[in-house]
Amino acid sequence: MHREVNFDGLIGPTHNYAGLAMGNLASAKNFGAVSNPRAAALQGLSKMRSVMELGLTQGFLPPQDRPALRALSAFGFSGSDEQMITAAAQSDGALLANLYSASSMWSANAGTIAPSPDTPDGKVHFRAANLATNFHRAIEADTSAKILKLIFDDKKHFLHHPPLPGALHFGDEGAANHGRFCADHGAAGLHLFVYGVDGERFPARQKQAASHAVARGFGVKDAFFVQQSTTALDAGAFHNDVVSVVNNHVLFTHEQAFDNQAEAIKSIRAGFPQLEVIEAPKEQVSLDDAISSYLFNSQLLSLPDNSMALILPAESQENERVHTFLNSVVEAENAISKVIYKDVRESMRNGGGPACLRLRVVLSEDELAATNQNFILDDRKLDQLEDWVKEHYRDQLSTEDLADPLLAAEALTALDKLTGLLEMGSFYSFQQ
Ligand code: SUG
Repeated sequence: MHREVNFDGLIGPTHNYAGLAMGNLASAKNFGAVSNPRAAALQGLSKMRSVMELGLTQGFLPPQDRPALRALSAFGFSGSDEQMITAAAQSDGALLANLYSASSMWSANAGTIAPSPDTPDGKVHFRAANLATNFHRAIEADTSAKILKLIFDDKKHFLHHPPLPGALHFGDEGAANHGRFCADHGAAGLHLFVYGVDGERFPARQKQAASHAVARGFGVKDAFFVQQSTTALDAGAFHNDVVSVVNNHVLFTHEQAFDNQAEAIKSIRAGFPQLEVIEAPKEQVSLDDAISSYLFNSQLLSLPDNSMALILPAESQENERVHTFLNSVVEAENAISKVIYKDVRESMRNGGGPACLRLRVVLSEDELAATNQNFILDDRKLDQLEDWVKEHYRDQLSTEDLADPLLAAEALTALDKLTGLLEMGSFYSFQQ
């Protein structure tokens, strides 16, 4: 039996609003706002708890080490940590903000995965994403690869591909632009790769050549490539998972997610006849409503009784049109029978909803047993992580605070403690 395990990004202690993300309206709008890293991390853990309460297996990825002190020295700063941070704050605050971002929380961008029923060698394949479009995200790539190898270490079951080379030419943002259609998790899947072309307002982050390279490297037999609609991109859907989500045989989508959508759906159906499409018409839910409420950035989950539930951000309950649409989805005869609203507002203010916060990994029983169990949650570990957050995280962080070397010391102390808790050894570069 195969199951999907969601690996959420554990939200790091430097979560802040620095307006860094290209094409992401929430990030631009909240630039300079005061964040609450403690609430952010607790909201993330509460969402993980809700998924576990549905009877599902829940994993997590540790945060990356921020501030990225090693990058500061790569950019010519020298001296003690304190001296480098103070000098960077004075001469290049923007660089410092990039090196402080807790953006690895959005683990849907950590990489793309092909489960073992779909690969020629029967292994689970991983490709960490290069995240080339935004500097604060590009510096995640190597550590994302390292984290995935730490958790999925057994060479008998897991194969890791490095982030794609070629930077922007092969810009790859991971599973946020990928879906997998299948009869059930253990059946062979049809992979959906959604790429972008630059719009008038925003550049596309996921390049077509990157999607092809990822599919080629995995050796997946059935792959379908579709262009994201530039209307959606220019309206602020910087990743496809802002306007559609796939689970098993279901595509839950906005009417304007894909270029030439009717044709695209026809072609998917030709390769996967069981397809069920649940589509929001633009007259009922505009792209602006979809993007501000993030209703499609939901986790569409198969429950143990084979029904499906949507985990949605609270914002989609608060938008009347979206809420009405969601009620009609639950009432109608279709695969989705339940909706759960979660407060992940701290992440949402940076454009990250429930689906951004998790990386889906489909695993067989043997593959799950071969996974590093320190990163699979149970109630005890959840409690420990909550206590760790409460002990180490601030409840207020402004962009000015990033100049304070004390913040760096606090954040790295927290991560140092975490490596102990999770038996990670001296994992982070600041520990070496
Ligand atoms: O890359 N925001 C992230 C949000 C990623 C959402 N992920 C998915 N859709 N899967 C991004 O735009 C904001 C950081 C800041 O502005 O401080 C940021 O990086």
